Amino acid sequence: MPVEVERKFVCDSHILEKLKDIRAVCLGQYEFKDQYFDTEDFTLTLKDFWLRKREGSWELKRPTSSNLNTETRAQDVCTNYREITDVLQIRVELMSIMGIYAEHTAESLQKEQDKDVHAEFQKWVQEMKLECFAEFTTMRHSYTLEYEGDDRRVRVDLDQADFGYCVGEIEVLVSEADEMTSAMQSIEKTAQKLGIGGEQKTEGKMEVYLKRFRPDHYAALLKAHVL
Ligand code: V4E
Repeated sequence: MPVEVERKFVCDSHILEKLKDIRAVCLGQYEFKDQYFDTEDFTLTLKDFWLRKREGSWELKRPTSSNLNTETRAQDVCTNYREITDVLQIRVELMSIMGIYAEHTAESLQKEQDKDVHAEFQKWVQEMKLECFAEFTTMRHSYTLEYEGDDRRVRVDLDQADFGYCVGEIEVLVSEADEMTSAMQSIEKTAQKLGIGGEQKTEGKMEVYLKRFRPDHYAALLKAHVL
């Protein structure tokens, strides 16, 4: 289960030039549709759990329980989430956060694995009354960067959402929570090279979407300090 450490930034008109200057390699562009799901009373998102279906594949982003002892500026502007793509694991995580306990025997788990897990998960989502609360399409341009003496890759995504919002993301994937500090250092180094400043977090697509189209949901998340 990788941990995604990222920093969002506002794209200015010089970003492509700057990416070229620092020898970022373009990985290409692609379009994808995201649908986000939650209960009517926001059980998941109030706990900072983000269940989405991206182009037909289920993904869950959940907070990590990291305790970082660093005092870098990156810590204030970076986020880190664990990304889970195995539907059986997603269900375990969601049941736990929703306070649903099920007894599993070795036999029942084997049966579960023999089924069409994706169809079963879709059915379970409906039974749990998890409804789509946000749906938008993103056009993404991706770039990658490598630093000498560092085998970690930094990825820069430039996203344009179909509801009229553009945002950039500098992202590093790590497998262990203890790699987080050096991931944030790589992100900060990239931000400096791209001339990205600012002490405050940049709004993501979801924040802007909720503010515009789901103000009640947005207000509840602000009140709970999730956003
Ligand atoms: C984690 C999260 C949300 C889910 C969407 O995450 P995000 O990284 O914004 O989406 P995207 O399309 O860039 O996904 P990727 O392709 O990188 O996996 S929506 C809100 N959050 C929490 C959150 C937060 N509190 N603050 C910031 C700056 N970002 C996200």
